[in-house]
Amino acid sequence: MVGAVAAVASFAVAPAMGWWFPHPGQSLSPLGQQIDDLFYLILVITGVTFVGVQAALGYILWKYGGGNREKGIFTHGSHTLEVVWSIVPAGILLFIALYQMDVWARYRVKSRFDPQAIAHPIAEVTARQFEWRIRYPAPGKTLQDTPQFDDLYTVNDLHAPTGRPVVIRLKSEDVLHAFYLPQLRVKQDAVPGLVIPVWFQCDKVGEWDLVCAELCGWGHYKMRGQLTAQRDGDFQRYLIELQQSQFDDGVRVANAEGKPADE
Ligand SMILES: [Cu+2]
Repeated sequence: MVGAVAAVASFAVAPAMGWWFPHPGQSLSPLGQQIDDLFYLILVITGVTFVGVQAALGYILWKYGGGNREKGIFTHGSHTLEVVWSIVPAGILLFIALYQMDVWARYRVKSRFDPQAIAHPIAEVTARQFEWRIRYPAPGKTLQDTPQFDDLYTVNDLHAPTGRPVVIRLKSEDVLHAFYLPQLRVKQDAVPGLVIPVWFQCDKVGEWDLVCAELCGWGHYKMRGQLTAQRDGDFQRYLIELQQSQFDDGVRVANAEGKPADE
């Protein structure tokens, strides 16, 4: 009884304590919120079932427990009862399967992606042992399938604008990895040989986890990057700064100091 009560109490307080989902307790993306709602639905179904089973068990123990000297009845079971407890869970599973279809489609079916976002992926993210390599198109350009001379590169720090859906193209250079943004409830395997578009929307400016969720070798633990979510203007400024630092030949600095570049 103590175990059952403690379990129910922990269901009830878990969301408020942040024990249930990666911090913050609520997803930072609208789709993540819908995914959380599916988890809550399942928690309610399993919670009610758990409480019902424990209550029935407690009742039986109390009713037929010690001191009862009656002889037990031998039975082969009840056909009706078995049909009921097969059909009810099957019905519940069917309901969950149908109920989650729309969320799954929004999450994974390419034709449901935001057309603007899929036409202009913000970056290509390549997982490799043991880091995330990120390739952005030059500011104002569209990401091409093959690397371009003016592409911009970073490692382990994916920047993305907030408040609108964005797409990244996910690749793997060696083994299976998984692109995981826990606060956004986004998880997608990176598969060698495939280019997988992944969309997400982050509604909150900040630095969020980007981790590998597939044991990919001895250095798996090192694949800890971050998603830097920033306002659109800041994101564009970031790309321009990245471009300046990547293509800097020192001439600009020399000119700023008033000396001819060739001296
Ligand atoms: Cu990995």
